[in-house]
Amino acid sequence: MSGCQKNEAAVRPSEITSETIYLQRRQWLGQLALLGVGVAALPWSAQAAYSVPAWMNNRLHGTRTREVTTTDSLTPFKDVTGYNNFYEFGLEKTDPLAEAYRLSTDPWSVKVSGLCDLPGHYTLEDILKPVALEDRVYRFRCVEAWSMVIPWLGFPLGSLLKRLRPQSAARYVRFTTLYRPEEMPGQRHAGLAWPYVEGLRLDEAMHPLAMLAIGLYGRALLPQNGAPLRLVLPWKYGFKSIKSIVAIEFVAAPPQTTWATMAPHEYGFYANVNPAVDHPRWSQARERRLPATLWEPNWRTTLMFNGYASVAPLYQGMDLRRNF
Ligand SMILES: Nc1nc2c(c(=O)[nH]1)N[C@H]1C(S)=C(S)[C@@H](COP(=O)(O)O)O[C@H]1N2
Ligand SMILES: [Mo]
Repeated sequence: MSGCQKNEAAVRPSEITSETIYLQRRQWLGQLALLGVGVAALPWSAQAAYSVPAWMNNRLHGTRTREVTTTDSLTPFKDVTGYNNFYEFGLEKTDPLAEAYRLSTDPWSVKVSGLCDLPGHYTLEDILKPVALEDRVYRFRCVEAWSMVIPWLGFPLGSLLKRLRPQSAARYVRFTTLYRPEEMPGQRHAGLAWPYVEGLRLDEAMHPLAMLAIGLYGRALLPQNGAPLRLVLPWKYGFKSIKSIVAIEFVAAPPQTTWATMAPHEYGFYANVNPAVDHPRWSQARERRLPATLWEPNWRTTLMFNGYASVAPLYQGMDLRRNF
């Protein structure tokens, strides 16, 4: 992950808001209208080759609850789906858009194992059957000091984990991304140790803000964003939000996660957004809100826990410089 320069930025009043703000319906629909523009901007290959299964599109019909946690405007669809980190498809921000249309995501199943009463292989349809889908607008902050505002579509991670009946010895959850080098060109080269692995303490995973997403902007996820199922943890740096999940394991000890293993002095297990703890190579005090350019970097002040103060009790009594 690359660096950025240090500088000062002013706090915008719009960023010091309570977590949950319900927008007017008309305002929301106006923002969704941007979607039409974004789809047209996708290259023909990405539009033509990746098909969302019909059952998934059907599942997205119907009314959903909507929660908006920021007054900032949404990052346009074309940026959310065109500027990505998904190293399985390459290291450049535009590689996932160019390469990920090859991914086939139907059928999809998730292997559940470890310290729970209901291990097994669950199809995505099984996972979604009892779930009430929600739209949730979250700020999203990458450790590389850029950020977006994304309207996710999904459901609380905790609701799925509870269904699987964690045992009392389970303290952590470990998530694994698909390993399929035929469809993921980045996995044919060195880079990261594949498959990509992430993890959470079980109580973090149960926090109501922690989400499993199957869509964004009201549509099914495109592969570059981690189709068909990915984590979204708005108070943590983006690398915790693991994409294209194929395994969930309940474990007793902290899992070895990809980035924390690869560069432990740079990327911690917790990876909570924290403007007071800089990355060794750059400041975390501020972020570029995308879309941004060199000429208009669109700096924002980074907030503790990315502004999601309700997670603070999870870390009470911990030294957040050591447990970064
Ligand atoms: N499997 C996998 N998950 C991943 C990554 C990755 O390279 N592989 N990149 C992470 C990083 S660094 C970020 S910032 C987010 C980006 O999510 P987005 O492309 O949907 O914005 O995905 C995270 N999840
Ligand atoms: Mo990231």
